[in-house]
Amino acid sequence: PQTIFLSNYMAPGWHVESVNLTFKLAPEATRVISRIAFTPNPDAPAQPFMLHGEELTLISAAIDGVAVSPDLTAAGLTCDVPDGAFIWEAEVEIAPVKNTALEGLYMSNGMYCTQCEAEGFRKITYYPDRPDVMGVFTVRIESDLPVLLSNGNATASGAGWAEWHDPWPKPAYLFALVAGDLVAHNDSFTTMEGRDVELNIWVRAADLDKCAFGMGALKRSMVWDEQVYGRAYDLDIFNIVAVDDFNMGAMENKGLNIFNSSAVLAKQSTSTDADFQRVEAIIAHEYFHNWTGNRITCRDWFQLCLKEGLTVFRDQSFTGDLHGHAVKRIEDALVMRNRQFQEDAGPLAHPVRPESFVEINNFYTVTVYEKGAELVGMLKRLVGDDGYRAALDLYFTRHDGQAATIEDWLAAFTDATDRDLTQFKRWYAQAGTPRLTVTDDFKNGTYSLHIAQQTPDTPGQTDKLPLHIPVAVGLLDDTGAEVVATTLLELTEAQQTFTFDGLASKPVPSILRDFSAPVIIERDVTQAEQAFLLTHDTDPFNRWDAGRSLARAVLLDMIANGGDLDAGYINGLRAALTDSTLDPAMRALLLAMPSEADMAIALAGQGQTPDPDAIHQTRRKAQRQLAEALATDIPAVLSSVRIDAPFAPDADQGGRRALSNSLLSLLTWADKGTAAQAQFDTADNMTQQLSALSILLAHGAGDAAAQAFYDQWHHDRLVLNKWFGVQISAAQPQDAVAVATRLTQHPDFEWKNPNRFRSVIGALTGNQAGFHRADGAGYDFVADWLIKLDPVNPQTTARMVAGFDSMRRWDDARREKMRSALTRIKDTPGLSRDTSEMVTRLLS
Ligand code: HT7
Ligand code: ZN
Repeated sequence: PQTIFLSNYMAPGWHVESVNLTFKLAPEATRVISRIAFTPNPDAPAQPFMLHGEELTLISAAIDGVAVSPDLTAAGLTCDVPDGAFIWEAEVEIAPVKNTALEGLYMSNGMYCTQCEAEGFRKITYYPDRPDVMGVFTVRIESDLPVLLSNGNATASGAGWAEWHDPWPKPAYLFALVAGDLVAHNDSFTTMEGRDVELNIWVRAADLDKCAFGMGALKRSMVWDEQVYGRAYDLDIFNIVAVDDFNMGAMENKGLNIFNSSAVLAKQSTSTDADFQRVEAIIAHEYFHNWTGNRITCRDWFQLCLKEGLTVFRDQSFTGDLHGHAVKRIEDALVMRNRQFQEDAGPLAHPVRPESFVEINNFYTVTVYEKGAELVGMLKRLVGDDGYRAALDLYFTRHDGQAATIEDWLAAFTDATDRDLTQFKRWYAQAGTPRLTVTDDFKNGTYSLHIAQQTPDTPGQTDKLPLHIPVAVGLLDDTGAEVVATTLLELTEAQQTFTFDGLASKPVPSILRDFSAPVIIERDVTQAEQAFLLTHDTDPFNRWDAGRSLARAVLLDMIANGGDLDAGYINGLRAALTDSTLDPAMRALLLAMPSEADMAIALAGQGQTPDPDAIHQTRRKAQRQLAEALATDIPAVLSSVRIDAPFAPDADQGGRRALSNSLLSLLTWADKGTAAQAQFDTADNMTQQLSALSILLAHGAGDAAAQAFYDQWHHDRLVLNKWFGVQISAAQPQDAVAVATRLTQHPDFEWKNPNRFRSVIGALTGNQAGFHRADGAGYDFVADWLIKLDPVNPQTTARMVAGFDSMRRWDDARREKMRSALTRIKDTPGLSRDTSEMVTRLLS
């Protein structure tokens, strides 16, 4: 397979002025008739005329009305063309019903839908399928299905046909078409510019009662983008469609967002608080793409973080503004530490702006998205709120309607704020998580912080240069009073010293407040200092982080030396738990012990080889001992967070439910499930019902509840995904593979549906001790299923094979078994390009 390099970028030889498409829809034989007006690009080097096209049957082609016979290859076609502008016309045939890869035009439960990002449009018709070719699309759909949708505004319709026109030039990856027997949850919005916009969420009739929350989220997003970024919506209609078979969360097609049904449908009885939060965030994310992605798109796929990192940053800010920044920052930092740092430390590490790829679908990663968002956040910290707004305003004015690059993005910051970002740009090119080694001293009233930075080698990259890192620091005195408020230090050298004068005594530093940069801090901190910060730090993120570091240290100590849960840690948690000035959500976060993956990462970071079983057993023991120690405190806290109002999926109630479910989990050690069963039986919302089920299963007392849950919810495919997943996530390590095996034999295990597949196979890879069973049965089970899925859906297979990326962390025996499972996948005849690239990188 061919590797594509950023350094080989070449401007397109032709621009597209307009595109007219006619779709005559039929499951086995859809005809797509295209009429494309091309003009030569005077700024491009000479090149042959080439159109991408895959899995298409060409029926006819013509240039300026004269039939032509292009040269066809597996990747597309080439053809002699006139010197100046010309009209290309073609008719192709495709078979949406046979498209199980869910890329291009495919069918899901009788409905037609499309997914064109990144390179799916080439499976619909011959076209220059690259993001820097932007055209104005007019689309006619012919079908007997009642609802026929495409991008832009509806222009005309009749029995069996509809026409759409999108006035905004766009790349082909933003094209979308939907045809189905759908109903709409309808609303409207008037923009700050006075435009009346029709809003629709299109679903199957049975799902109509799950749309109200998503619609509210859409309207909140529209208001927020106007108020915070000054950006208004720019069409007369905004359509969202829910689809059951979808490879990712959702897609920002211009004016016609297509969503995985799990990312848009929500109601009290079927959705958890986490689901509501996810739905709101994804709706916001896709809506925000209208400006950051659609109006300004990417020049090429190497620039993916230009739209994704920025749009994730925007959706994170939106969630923080609406529901509280402290909790959101902790949640985002957990994603960085548990997932992105792991990616950055393993064989799949790559820069936020990669320099090469075989299959671009493999680079929709936590590095491009979440680390990309962290880079935007660091820029904002460095230039300040006003500088950030000025830079964004300049970026929008300068590049509206263009396909831009990271260079353009950084130039907007430099030009708007006069900051030199030459060094900062290294963040986009260097993979790996920087480690900051911090030491300090105190002399004559001056406190000095010495910080050294180092970024480890990653595949294909050695000798990393120093980065420009914003490190937010505050200082506390020994009474806990803040003697230096949060100050932004700018670390630019390999080693640098920062001093603070006029202090009466040596302060306690609070470093990397608000997780001001995606780095690892290495500093000898005593447990006493962590406990002190847990009690006194004024920065909520660092207060939580001190508790988390303390918990990790205590647990690692238990793994190494046995013994019981540390009394100081228990007292710190008791103080936090009973501190009614603290948000319940924050208390729930403080109470949550580091995950098993977190502990494995920590051990590996210390150069040790983690034992997944020891981690699992120690964590359970610690939870049992914590439950015993807090037993008398729990009832009062529980009653103080009881909710006496009708259900609302808001931050306050969500925090209360999170805390009471954590406490329910602790209570279950003593009552063996009485309270959890009672909650399961009486819950009026999915957060409480599912938590109770999970707790019962984790304590070996969940069989009856699991059956009852199935009986109640087997008709609801989204809830059924939870039923599959929870049984595996909550299984004990020795049982997880057997439970997963049993569930794959269940008649409701529709393995070609990505959500269902992930709910079983993904849940197993997420059960650390279960997946990493010493005999390798977890690896074999997952490998078998990935081999089976690959020919059907390469994209989802390739994403899931990344579950093996912790390979280097484990002992030789496990590593060898992981290698042999991966090698078996690699040697599978006809393996897709997607999976093949991933397995090759994992094995390198
Ligand atoms: N921009 C989209 C990324 C995407 C995608 C979505 C659905 C299916 C396949 C996909 N390939 C790439 C989603 C987003 O980031 O908003
Ligand atoms: Zn996105």
